Amino acid sequence: MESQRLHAWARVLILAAAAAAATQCTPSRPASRAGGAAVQSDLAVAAQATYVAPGDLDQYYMFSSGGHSGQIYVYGLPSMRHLSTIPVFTPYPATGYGFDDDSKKMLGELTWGDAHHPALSETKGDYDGRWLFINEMNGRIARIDLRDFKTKQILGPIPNLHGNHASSFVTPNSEYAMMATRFSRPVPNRPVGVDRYATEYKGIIAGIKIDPASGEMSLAWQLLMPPFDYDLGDAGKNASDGWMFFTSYNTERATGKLEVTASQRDRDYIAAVDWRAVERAVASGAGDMIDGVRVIDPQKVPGLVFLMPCGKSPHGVDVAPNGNWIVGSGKLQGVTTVFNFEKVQTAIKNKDFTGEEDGIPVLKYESIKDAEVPVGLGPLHTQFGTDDWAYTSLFVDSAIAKWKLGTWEVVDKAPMSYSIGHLAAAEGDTVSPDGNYLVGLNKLSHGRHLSVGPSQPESSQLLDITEEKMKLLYDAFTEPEPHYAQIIKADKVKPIEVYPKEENKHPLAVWDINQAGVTRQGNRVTVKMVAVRSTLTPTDFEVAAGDQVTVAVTNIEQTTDELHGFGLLDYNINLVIDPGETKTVTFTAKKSGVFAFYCTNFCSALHQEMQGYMVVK
Ligand code: K7E
Ligand code: CUA
Repeated sequence: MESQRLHAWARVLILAAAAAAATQCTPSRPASRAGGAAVQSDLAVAAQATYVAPGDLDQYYMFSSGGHSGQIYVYGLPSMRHLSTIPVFTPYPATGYGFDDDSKKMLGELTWGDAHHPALSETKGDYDGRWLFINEMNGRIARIDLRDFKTKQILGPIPNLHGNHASSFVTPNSEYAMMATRFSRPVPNRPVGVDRYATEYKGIIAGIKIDPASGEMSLAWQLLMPPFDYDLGDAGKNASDGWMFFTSYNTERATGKLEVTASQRDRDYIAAVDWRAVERAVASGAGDMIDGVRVIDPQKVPGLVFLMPCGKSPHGVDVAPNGNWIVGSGKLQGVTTVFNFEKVQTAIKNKDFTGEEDGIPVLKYESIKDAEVPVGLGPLHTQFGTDDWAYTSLFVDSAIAKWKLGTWEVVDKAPMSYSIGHLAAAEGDTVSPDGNYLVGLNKLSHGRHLSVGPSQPESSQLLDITEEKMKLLYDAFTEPEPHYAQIIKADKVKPIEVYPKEENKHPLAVWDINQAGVTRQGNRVTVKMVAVRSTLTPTDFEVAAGDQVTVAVTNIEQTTDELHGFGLLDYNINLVIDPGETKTVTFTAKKSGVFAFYCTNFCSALHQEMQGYMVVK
C-alpha cells in the first residue's frame, strides 16, 4: 500500500516536472504547489490535443523501425495508436508472412533482421507516399509498397558489405537507397587476423538503385572505404542534391575494447560522397569486379569522396531542408557541428586539405564549419521543423534541444523520459517539414508504464512543436526496439482496400468454386482452393504420403476486411489471404493420416464452420 502511494506520488512529480519543463527553459524544474492548477490545465490541453474521437482519423502515419524484431510498426498521430505491424525481416503468423511460398523465399535462410532506418520514397525531396525502404544489419534492404502495406522485396545480403547500419537513406527523387558498413572486414571476405585490421579490413558504401516505375531495387555500385565504422547517413537535397553524407567512428582503426580504443581522436569523419560522380565513373568502366559487384577504389578515381572532420564519435548526420547545412552530432561532445555545403565545395575546389586517409582527402575543418551549436550532452540526431527550427536529441542529457539554423541559438529544451535516441518530426526529412509534431523515440522508459517485468515497455513521447516552447503531449508504448521513424501526412498515402479481381494474374488463381480441385502430375499435387464466406473449396482432398503438394488459395471476396486464413494442423502451415489475393504453400506430405485445415481469420457468423480435411494415404 505504502509503495503504491509512493508510486502514485512519483508519477505526479514526473508529470508535473514534464509539464513545468514545457513552460520553463530549464529542464526538470519541479513544479511548485502554486503551479498545480496550471499543470492540471496543461494536462487537459495535452489530452485534448491527442484525442482522436471515435470515428475520426489521425492526421499522420508514423512508420517506426522495430529494431531486431525485424518489423515496422505503423502509428497514427496525434493519437499515437499502434495501427498495424508490417512484417519485413521476420515471420509474422498474424498475416501469414513467412509461411507462404513467396514470402518464405524472400526471407531466405534468415529468420531475423535488425532493422534501423525506414526511409519513405521521395519526389523532388518530398515524401510521395509510394514506398517505404528499411535496412537491416545482415546486409539487406527491403521495400514495402504503401499501396497495400506489404513487403515486396528484400535485397541481399549483398556481398562485401558487413553490418548494414548506415542505411536506407533515400535520395530526393528516390534514385538510390544507400548502404554502408558498420563492421569492416576483408574485401573480398577471407580469414585475415584481426591484428591486420587497420590495413587489410575495408568499409564499403553501396548505392542501391531504385527503379522509378516499379521500385525494384538492385545493387548498382560499391565504394571501397577505409576501415571505419560507418554509422548514419543522409542524402543531400536542394543545394547539396547529388551528394550523400555518412558519419563514421573508429577512425582510429582500432580493435578490441572500442569504447576505449575508438575514442582516442577528438575528431572522426563525415564522408561526403558525390554519387553523380560515382555514376559517371561507373559508366566509364572504372572499378573492379569483386564478388560480382563493381567496386571503385576512391584512391584510383579521385573526386568521388571527401572526408569532413566532425567532433568526436559522431552518430547522426542530417541535412537541413535547404540542403546547405549539414548537421553532424558528435555523441561524445556537448556540441553539434553545422557544416556549410558551399564552403565544402570551395574547400574541394581550392584543395583546402589537411591530410588524407587511404588516398581520400580530408577537408580543413575550420574552412567548412559554420557553427558549433552548444545543444547539450550526447547529441545524436537532428530533425527539422518550419522556419529554420532544428531539434537535436540528447542521449546523455535525456532531452531535446530546440535551436535555430543560421543564428545557432538554443532556445528551448524538453526533458525526455528517458534517454532519447532518434527523434522524428512530421515530414521531417523532406525539403519542407511540417512542424506540428515531434516524437522522441526513447531507449528507456523505467516507470513510465505499468510494470510488465524486467523487460520494461519502451516509450515514445509526442511533442507539440507549433509554439515557442515544445510541449509534451503523450507517452506511448512503442514496440521494441525503437530506432528511427518517419512521419508522413496521412493524405499522401493511398492504400487499396481489396486486390481488384482483374489485377490477379496468379497462374493458380481460381475465381469459381467449380474450377477448384486437385490435379496430379506424377507425385506433384496441386490443390486449387477457393476461399469465400464460409467455405474452403474443396472441403477435403487426398494425397499420398511423400507427394509434393502445392495448395493455392484464392480469396475471391471483393469486400473490405474479408480476409480468410488457411491453417493446416501439424504441418506448420498458416496462410492469410486478403480479398482478391492468391497465395501458395508447397510442402511434402511426410506424415500420413488425417489433418484438419481451417480458416484462421474470423470472417462471418459461420467462420467456425470454415474447415476441411487433408487425407494423406
Ligand atoms: Cu539510428 Cu538507434 Cu541504429 Cu541512433 S541508431 S539512436
Ligand atoms: Cu474465413 Cu473465417
